[in-house]
Amino acid sequence: MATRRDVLKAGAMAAASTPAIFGGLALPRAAHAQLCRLEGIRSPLTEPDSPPVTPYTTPLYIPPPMRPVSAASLTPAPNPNRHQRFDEFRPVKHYVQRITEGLWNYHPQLSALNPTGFGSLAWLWNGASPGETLIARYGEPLLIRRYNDLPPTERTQMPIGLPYISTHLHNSHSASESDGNPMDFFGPGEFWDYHHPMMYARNDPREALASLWYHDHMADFTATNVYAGLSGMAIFYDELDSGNENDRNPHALRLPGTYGKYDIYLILHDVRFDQFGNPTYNLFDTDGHLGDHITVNRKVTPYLEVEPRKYRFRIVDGGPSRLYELALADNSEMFVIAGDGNLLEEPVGVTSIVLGPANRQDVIIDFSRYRVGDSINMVNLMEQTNGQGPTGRRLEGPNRMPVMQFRIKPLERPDNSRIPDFLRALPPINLDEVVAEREWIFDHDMGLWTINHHFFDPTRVDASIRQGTAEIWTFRNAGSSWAHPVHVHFEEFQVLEWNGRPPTGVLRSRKDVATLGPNDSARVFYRFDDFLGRYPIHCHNNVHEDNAMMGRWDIVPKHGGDHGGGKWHR
Ligand SMILES: [Cu+2]
Repeated sequence: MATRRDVLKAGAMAAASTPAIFGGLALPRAAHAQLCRLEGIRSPLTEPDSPPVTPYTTPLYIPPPMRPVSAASLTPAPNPNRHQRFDEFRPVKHYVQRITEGLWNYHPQLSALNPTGFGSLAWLWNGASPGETLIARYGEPLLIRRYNDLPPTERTQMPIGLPYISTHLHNSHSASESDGNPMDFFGPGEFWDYHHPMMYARNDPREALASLWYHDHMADFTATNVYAGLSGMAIFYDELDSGNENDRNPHALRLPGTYGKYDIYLILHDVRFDQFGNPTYNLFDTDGHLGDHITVNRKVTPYLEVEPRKYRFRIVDGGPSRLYELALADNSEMFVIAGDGNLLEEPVGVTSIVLGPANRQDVIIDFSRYRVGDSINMVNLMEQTNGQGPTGRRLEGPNRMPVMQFRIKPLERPDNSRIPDFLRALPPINLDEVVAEREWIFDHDMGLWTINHHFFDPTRVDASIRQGTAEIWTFRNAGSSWAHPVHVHFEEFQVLEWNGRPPTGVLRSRKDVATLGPNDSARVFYRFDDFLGRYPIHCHNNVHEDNAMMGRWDIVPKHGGDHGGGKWHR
């Protein structure tokens, strides 16, 4: 298939030798790069504003948990030969998601603009976006069969996106063939089985993941497909983080729970809508895309009624390109308990949290300081005027962007949840295990985005890593005016140095996205184990990712040939 990337790449190659747009002049390479920069030929945002809506008038949507189906209902049965270690991790739960095109009520005032009157165009999982939340437990392997029931390309109503999909459960410890690799896409009428072993990395409970999300990862079309609606949330529980604030197990942390009541997942997407209330998107801006309405769980600036007690909010920046600094409008304190979905060793008290695309933070907010009938808004303080990254300025007063509103209602029952002093130990960093150091430089070339000066090529292996080894990686943002949220699949890293300094606060955690500001660098520690195969490293500004800012690394057998593929690949 000739993708848009191939076309763009061919154009870029041609320009490198014969820069036709400058009249065939043989301009030096550095001059080309300059012409493509923000301070060069790029223009600021020119897209029209969305139709206005009244904030805080639509309730927050809380996706229900995924419901298991019987194994016997899956025909044909899953093929064990397509999966690594399937017999070792036989699924005990099975789920089905059907991806369709339909309508979603982002906000009644937008739905009313649509000729149907029922909603905005959307791509949906089992009829909803976000999809149902995967609630999983360590030790209970599971399988999700996803059917692509989208219309064929020529019949889609959605003016953006491509109806070929690949679903990444960000950042589960799953084999390559179940990872949602951008090249493992499947088209209308096809399905794909995703096997999640629900094992801790290296069988070490200190490697537990808690707050994950699933989203489309189609090569070249991730930004548009996710924007169209293809995202949802996932929660992994274990003995420590059990999801039950009344748990009698003395090991349980008894954090606010249960899911959907006091443990609530919030996914943020900024969306721009056209005059018919449909999502709109400028395909020709490779810097990134900004929406002007903040949606939370695909509702525009919703409200949630809460009791005067503690809540756990798992907050994820669903992209495509916006960074957030989220605060309560009265600047009151929140406690961060997890970074990128993984419990910290100790809660960190903050008055705001910063998230780049795909970053997650779990915060506990104690509403007992408010009275019944009060309302408190969550706002975004980060100024951003184009898709490249924030301006570095803070939004003040009435310019703060509305995100959502909490309304205090009466307490139903006593709050037995806790904010423990100690949460979960980090796995040890043993530098004696390190066998290699690698540097990944994120830069810009000819209007596209590069890693180590390369555009994405799924056939090029940028790093072959021996299974069972550890490495030190350095991520470096070579840009002076843009942010790159760097994401690596499958394993989590621990920061050794951020801009040369040891990590403090929320950075002392296991992470999977390093959001690098201009000229930032992060030196991190990794271990690679448990499965073989290919995995991506990419910028999670989805527009950068789709415009070539992606690399491929493989885990290869510790002994033997340099091959990370195998029978499980097509
Ligand atoms: Cu980027």
